[in-house]
Amino acid sequence: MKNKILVTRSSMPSIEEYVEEIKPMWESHWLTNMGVKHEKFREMLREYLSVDNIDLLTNGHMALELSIQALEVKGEVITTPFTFASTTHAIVRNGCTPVFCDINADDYTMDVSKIESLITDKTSAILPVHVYGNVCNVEEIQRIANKYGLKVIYDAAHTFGVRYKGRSMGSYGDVACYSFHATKVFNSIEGGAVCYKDKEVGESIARLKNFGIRGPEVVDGVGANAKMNEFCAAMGICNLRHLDEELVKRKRVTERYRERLSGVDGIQLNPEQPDVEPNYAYFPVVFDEKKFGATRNDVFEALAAEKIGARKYFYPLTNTFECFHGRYDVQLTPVALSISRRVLTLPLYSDLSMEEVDRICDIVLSCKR
Ligand code: T4K
Repeated sequence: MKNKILVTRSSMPSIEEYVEEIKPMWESHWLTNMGVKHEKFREMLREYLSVDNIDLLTNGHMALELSIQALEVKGEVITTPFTFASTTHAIVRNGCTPVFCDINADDYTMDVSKIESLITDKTSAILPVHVYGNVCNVEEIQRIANKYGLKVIYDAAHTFGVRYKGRSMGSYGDVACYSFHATKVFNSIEGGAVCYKDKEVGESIARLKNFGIRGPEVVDGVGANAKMNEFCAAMGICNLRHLDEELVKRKRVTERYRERLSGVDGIQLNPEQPDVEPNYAYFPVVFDEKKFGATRNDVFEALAAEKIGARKYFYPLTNTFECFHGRYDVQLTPVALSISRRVLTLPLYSDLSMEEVDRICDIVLSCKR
């Protein structure tokens, strides 16, 4: 009986290491609300990411939602539909209108040549996604933002460990939002962070994550509860100690996939971008049915029949979600539509063995006609 293989598997420290980290809580009884672990984790992240300002949140989604609120973004936000639900929902839940920009066919990030034509007098921000850890054209996005006086909010959920021109992705844009969800390269069980430039924005996020409370008797913002608790912070602290080893292992898995699948007619692999230190977060494969002889769905089903859980990240596009009742015209993002119908992300995590990668590749290649 062959093992079930899921798209990812959470990285965890040894139980002893985690217990050691959480033990002091049985003395202090301090479990949440910006405790000792929260502050320690925040300092470790500040150093690892080489950023001046960072705050911790319950998850990557609240990082996005509260960033939009703290930056006082209103009206239209130019964004991508080729992403997880969170990105678009964070915009809509702030009462803003997402305006969808198409993506590049090679790295799946926002096609910057299309941004300016989408700007109106209602536009107040650009919210791009470094999807799969692929770095957006940050220089051009910033140039456009400066020209039109727009804020830039990066959804950096996939980029923990990625550096571009030597800088972490937390250092680009007005804010950059990380996710430390269990399924990410680096996790704190659930968790997220916002890196920000403007201290006032940071103060606002700090209040908004704690119900908008400014002081014991002053509540001057309509906030949420998005505080990272001490158990999550402790998990983040432990996992951060092992991140470098994790990345080495992920690199090995990625290289094996590349060896097996590059050069196959009808299969497009994720690009290796110049000036980027990658984090090997995902292994997306885009199929061209005419050349490969089988569709993405054929391959998905062939893998599923062998208990291999590849995922259609990101299908459907967010601008086609039922909750939006046909409000957006998907024909305006044709490249995103085409990629979302043809992409499959193959299993990738640090402990995936070479034999398992080979088994997955054998099944993928057996679909070729
Ligand atoms: N922006 C972007 C671009 C994002 O991709 C995300 C999240 C966000 C923002 C929001 O960040 P967070 O608020 O989540 O911090 C998963 C994750 O839940 C989600 O965090 C992630 N993106 C998205 C791409 O993937 P699902 O619904 O696919 O997860 P699920 O439960 O099917 O898990 C996938 C696989 O992971 C499982 O088959 C096995 C493994 N797994 C899962 C869990 C929950 C584990 O090994 N351990 C676990 O605890 O959404």
